[in-house]
Amino acid sequence: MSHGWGYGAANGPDKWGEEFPVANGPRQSPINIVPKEAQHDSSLKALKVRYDPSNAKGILNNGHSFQVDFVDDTDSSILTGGPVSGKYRLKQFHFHWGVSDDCGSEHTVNGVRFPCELHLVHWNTKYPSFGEAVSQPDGLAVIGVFLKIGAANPRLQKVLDNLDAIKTKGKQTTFSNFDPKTLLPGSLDYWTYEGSLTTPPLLESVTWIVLKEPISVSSSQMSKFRSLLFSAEGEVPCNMVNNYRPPQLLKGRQVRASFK
Ligand code: 1SD
Ligand code: ZN
Repeated sequence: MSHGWGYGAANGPDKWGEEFPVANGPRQSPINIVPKEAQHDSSLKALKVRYDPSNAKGILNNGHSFQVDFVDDTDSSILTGGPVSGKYRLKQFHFHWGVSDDCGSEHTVNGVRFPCELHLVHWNTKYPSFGEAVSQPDGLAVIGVFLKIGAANPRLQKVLDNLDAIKTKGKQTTFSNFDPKTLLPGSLDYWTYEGSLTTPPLLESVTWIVLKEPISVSSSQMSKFRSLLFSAEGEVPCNMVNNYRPPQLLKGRQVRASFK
């Protein structure tokens, strides 16, 4: 792989396995979700999230996406219930998107791709830190939310308003007083399965919780995502687009649904 992973022809998802052999492992993400093959599991609990808006601390262009980071030194922003046991603390949220509105999500539903997918990353507090949890089979729980073209989304706009300040790789700025719960859809019905990080190192540590109901985004809001750059200041500009991994093999895994 040419100096560092990315989403280009020379360093994109097809090449990640050269440096990260787990790319071909038994529980890779994302996947195509086939609702008719998902098994309703009445033992699955309702998903509960409680976030403290004062925990939002910053927003960063990490060269692959942008992420909103949270203070995670107490249990004040947590996920409980759903398919997991115990408490999982919110670490950050970020997005994946396409070059145009016909692609961009990582998970697909019956082969259908959405223009964007939001990931809220949480770590299991049975481990001492995110860094230790990330390599454990039950270390992380990520909520995935599809974005679908429709009305402009005013909650999302609060995030997008900061993108001009973090146009290039490595730039960051403060971002405070934001409740990511405002980004979630009305229904918390979900599909769940055992998977992985969708970016290198592709660790097989994620309980995926993919919400059934999308949230809305306008086409012009989608254009704002695409104004970010993969490149650093002073480098040849390269628009941040198509930063998604395509669906991986299910390899016998069961997808469960919290709803009928
Ligand atoms: O792409 C993110 C990556 O930025 C990082 O947040 C990682 C967790 O360390 O998670 C992946 S993902 O699987 O949430 N896409
Ligand atoms: Zn992600």
